[in-house]
Amino acid sequence: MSLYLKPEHVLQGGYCNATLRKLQEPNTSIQTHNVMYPVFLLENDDAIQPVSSMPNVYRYGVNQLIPALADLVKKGLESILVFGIIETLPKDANGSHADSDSNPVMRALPKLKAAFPGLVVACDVCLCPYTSHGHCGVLQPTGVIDHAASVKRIAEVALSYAMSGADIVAPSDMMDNRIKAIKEALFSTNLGNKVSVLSYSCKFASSMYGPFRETMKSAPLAGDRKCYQLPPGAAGLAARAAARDVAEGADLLMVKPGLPYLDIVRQTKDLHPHHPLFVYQVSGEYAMISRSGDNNEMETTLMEMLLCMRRAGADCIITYFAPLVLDIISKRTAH
Ligand code: PB1
Repeated sequence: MSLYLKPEHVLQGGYCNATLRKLQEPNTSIQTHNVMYPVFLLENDDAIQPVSSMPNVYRYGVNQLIPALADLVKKGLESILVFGIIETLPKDANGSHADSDSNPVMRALPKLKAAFPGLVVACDVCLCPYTSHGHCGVLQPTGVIDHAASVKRIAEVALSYAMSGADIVAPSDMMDNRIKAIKEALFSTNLGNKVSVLSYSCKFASSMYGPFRETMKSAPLAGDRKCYQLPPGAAGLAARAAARDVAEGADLLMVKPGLPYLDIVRQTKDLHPHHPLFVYQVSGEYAMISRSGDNNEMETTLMEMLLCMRRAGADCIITYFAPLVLDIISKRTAH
């Protein structure tokens, strides 16, 4: 049997050393600006509470968050995504405390910006942590989403966070047309040129949000979010949602969850190459990876997953592993 070997079929010469392998993996490096750290902010400024389902993740009062962030900023942390949690403030049908003066995010923003002027502070904008029914929007008496009221309320909350110092507002509610409403609110208050809108443009009705919902106490009391989060199989809707948000003025796009939706990451990047694309490695992904082996095995698995997200087109990865990734980046840089 003749050996079917032609010189042009030998590829191994192209990646036979570390330098060539780096050249074969363009746009996959993980640097500090490629990572955004989601943080949970409590009403009680001095509290710190571990999240049982997410090892090494905590819920912080602002007086505990600032020292925790100080260590991470020294290691190169460049951006955070803040989620407010209320426990004594009442939840109601319109999410009134989403942007009240008592809201922990509203109170913490000036302190965070004063403590870390160079840190990019994004705020998640949604009603579910603040509504008595647990949905991401306002409901009609029949229990279905009231689209107009939801968009109006989401834009109000986004503007409140922007006026309190947020660098990025990130509406995770998935209501149609909220991007247009938020951009108009920022424009009319002369904030459109200093506050970015990060749209959760391609966010799917995933089963991987459980640890987050438990931590935030933000699960819907009745029904589910399938009428406003995208069906997991709907690549076409994801393309249409991203196109709509781009047309409405989104500055930054997102795909969420991450690993199971890398085809959507690639699709979104190919369709919108000039918009920075964020990928959210959600709480369920975090929980899975955290249990994937001993620390070394877990770190290797984690970095491979982040590399795959970057290869698929992610420019920034929102990950609860951010503190660990910063340490890994430091170790890699030191060698
Ligand atoms: O890590 C996570 O699971 C993120 C969950 C995510 C936060 N933006 C949303 C998912 C959900 O509970 O439906 C919260 C919705 N506003």
